Amino acid sequence: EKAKWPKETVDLWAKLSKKEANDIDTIQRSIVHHVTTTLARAAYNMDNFTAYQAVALSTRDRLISRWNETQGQLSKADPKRVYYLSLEFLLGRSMDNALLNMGLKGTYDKSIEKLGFNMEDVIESEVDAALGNGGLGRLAACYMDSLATLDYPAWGYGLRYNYGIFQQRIVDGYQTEYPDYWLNFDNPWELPRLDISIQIGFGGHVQTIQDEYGVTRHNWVPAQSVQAIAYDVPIPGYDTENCNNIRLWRSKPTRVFDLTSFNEGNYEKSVEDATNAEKITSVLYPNDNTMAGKELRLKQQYFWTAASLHDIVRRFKKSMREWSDFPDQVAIQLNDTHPTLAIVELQRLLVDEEMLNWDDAWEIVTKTFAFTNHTVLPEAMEKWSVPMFEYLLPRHLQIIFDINLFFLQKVEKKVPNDRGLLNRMSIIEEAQPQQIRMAHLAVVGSHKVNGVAALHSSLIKTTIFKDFVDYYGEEKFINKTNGVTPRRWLHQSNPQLSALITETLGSDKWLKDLSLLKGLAAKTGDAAFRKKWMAIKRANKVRLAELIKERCGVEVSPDALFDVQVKRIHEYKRQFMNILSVIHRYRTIKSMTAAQKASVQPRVVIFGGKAAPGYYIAKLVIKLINSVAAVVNQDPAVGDLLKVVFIPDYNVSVAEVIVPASDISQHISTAGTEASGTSNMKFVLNGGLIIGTLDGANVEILEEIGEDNIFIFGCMAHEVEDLRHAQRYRGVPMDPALQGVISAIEKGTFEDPKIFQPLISTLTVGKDFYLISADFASYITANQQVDAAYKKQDEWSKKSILCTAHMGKFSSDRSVKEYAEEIWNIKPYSVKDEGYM
Ligand code: GL2
Repeated sequence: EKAKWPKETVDLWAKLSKKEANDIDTIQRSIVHHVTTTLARAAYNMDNFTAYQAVALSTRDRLISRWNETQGQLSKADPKRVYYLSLEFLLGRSMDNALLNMGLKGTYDKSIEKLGFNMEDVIESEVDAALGNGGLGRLAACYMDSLATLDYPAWGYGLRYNYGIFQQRIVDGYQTEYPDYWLNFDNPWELPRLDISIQIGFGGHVQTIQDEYGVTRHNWVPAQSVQAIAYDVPIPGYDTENCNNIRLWRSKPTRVFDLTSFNEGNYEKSVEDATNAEKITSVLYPNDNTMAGKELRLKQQYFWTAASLHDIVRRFKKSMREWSDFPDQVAIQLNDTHPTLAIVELQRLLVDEEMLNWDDAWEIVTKTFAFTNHTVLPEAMEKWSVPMFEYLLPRHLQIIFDINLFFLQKVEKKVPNDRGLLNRMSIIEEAQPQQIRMAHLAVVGSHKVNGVAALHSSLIKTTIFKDFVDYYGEEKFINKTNGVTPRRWLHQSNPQLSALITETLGSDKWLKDLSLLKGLAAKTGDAAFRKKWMAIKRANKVRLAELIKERCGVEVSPDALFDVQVKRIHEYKRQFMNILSVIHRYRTIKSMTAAQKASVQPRVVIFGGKAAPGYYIAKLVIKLINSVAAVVNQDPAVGDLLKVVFIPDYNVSVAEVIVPASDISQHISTAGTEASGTSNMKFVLNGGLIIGTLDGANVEILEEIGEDNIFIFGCMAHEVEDLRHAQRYRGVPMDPALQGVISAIEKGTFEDPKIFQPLISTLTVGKDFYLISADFASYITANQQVDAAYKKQDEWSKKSILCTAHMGKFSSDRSVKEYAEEIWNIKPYSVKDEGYM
């Protein structure tokens, strides 16, 4: 079209699409412009929320022009891209992050200050984008930040849920859930692409036909169809022009298909169908590390993977390359088994629609996909019942059976006559009804499989994927230790510490090369530096104490040791063990004389986290924490020596306040159960020490920071099975201290003990699956070591500095670079600032 324009028109467009300047005056004008036009408000009736909206819209303008430039230049250059398929992107707030990454924070601060607003207050008006449950979803968000920052050509693909993770309120000590309708006031951080719409089919039947060459072809005729509409979320890199994209799909009824219901005169039915179509992307499933097996969840997974693949294939086809080039242009990372259907969908597109032969198609597929495993918990392994699957996706089921048949034939060839082996490795589990094992399908359809921390990656090779390692060889199974973005998790959430680090290291280069933090180690001998370091920690604790006062109504002293356990509530994470040890501490203090009390280290024990709505035991743990808090916090015999709080509705923005304020945080899962953990990295990065088991990434954190700077306790992963066995069959008695704590609960020290009976039952000898009794004594000892160490504040401050100094490895930049070089084979592409919007 452009070619038809006269030169003046082309020149006019070029002149007018020059980027706006980023000086204070221009920015103020853009803010006021949005207030008075986009928001239709007058300056005199503006509140913080309106100010937020206007600043967000002004920021968004700048974000979009970077996004356009990046996507435009990438379309032209067409380098190999990675597509990160994740059902969860736990982004949190965007404004502060976008301003910092684009280098505009200072200017915006000043701009709005002169307009009568304070940036810190304005930021508080933004709601979190909480499209994830916990670590897995937040990891995806950190990876997107690093991919953009390192200039990697990358897109995320996910779902645009109308409801994110539920809001948690505490009523009478119990968790209650409320829907998180986060789109209530519109979302300035997305670009609706109503022009990008894809038809997704469900159900129906498969036609088998002979084509003109006598080859059997399969043609899926779906019974229903829904539309996928794209919403793009720009992800700006830090200190670069590059701005990547997360494309989130929203389901809408189709306008072409379901006319049949109208024709039959069944209007109500057709409206119901339309409503059901919208439901697909309505709500994020609130389970973390557990599989619910709901039909709607399977529909979500297919809807999302099919829309994403259609989009990826369409982009590839524009380049007019050969199909065999597909894996040289496209890498697809499966974030857990949730997107495994993408493997099947690509095989279907290539064979049924693009008419490739099976083997050529399968080679393309397996070269394209790689799979990240995030857990070994059996309850989290995704399985879909064959009858349900067949009803929704009949052609995909056939393809899965074929993939399985050809795979097992190869196994048989390599290891003849081992039916046990075939049974174990099969993608189909022979249960009643049969089940599809998504993890097996993901392994078979990928060229690389990775775990998320060294211990976890080695565990999966000896447990869930052992047979596959024997069959494929070691090279296919690798480790990619998780990481976190230092931009959000230090620079943004702990601005004072960030400034001190920059001042000390003489530049802010560490924000893009976290290994430079090691330069801080030399400063442990500098008393003035230590004083500054600890003053910042204290200021962060004051801020957290204010949040605690506001949300829990409890006054806590910022001079006490702040002890934090914030994460999803799960038996394997052992919040139960933590609160039991708090009861032990409470009883110990109660039994002390005044003179003894004088030497007790005051402690504030802070809990936070959501339990899956259907997870009864986890919800009881929350109730117990709140019951203990109610008693302890009121007890004059304890006073400030011990306070217990449960901060409701833990989310990313609350974490940004909690993480910088912790002295010690708890990462105490039964060894071998927490694949990695990522908050452990965030706490240590912010100079918080950790108490933990030899589990997940704790092991590597210990390696980096040294055993003097971490409190390790409990059994090791390789001991777990023996301990369970001894407990079950040799009746190892319960730990005596633990017995005392349980008796106190049973005597009614904390509300009606009947309430907690189901929880206490989980500790019955022989049933204590998570080994709370076995680890209890060493846990108490480790906590005493924490108290003693904290009393020596000078020594503690050195440990704190060394923690931060040695966290270089845990930047998500390092993780992403390893994925890019060892799995995706992609290279950075730096966008040039051509000065256009
Ligand atoms: C998890 C693991 O439990 C957690 O240890 C890990 O850090 C993250 C990210 O790799 O993945 N697995 C999982 O299913 N969820 C996690 O958070 N939900």
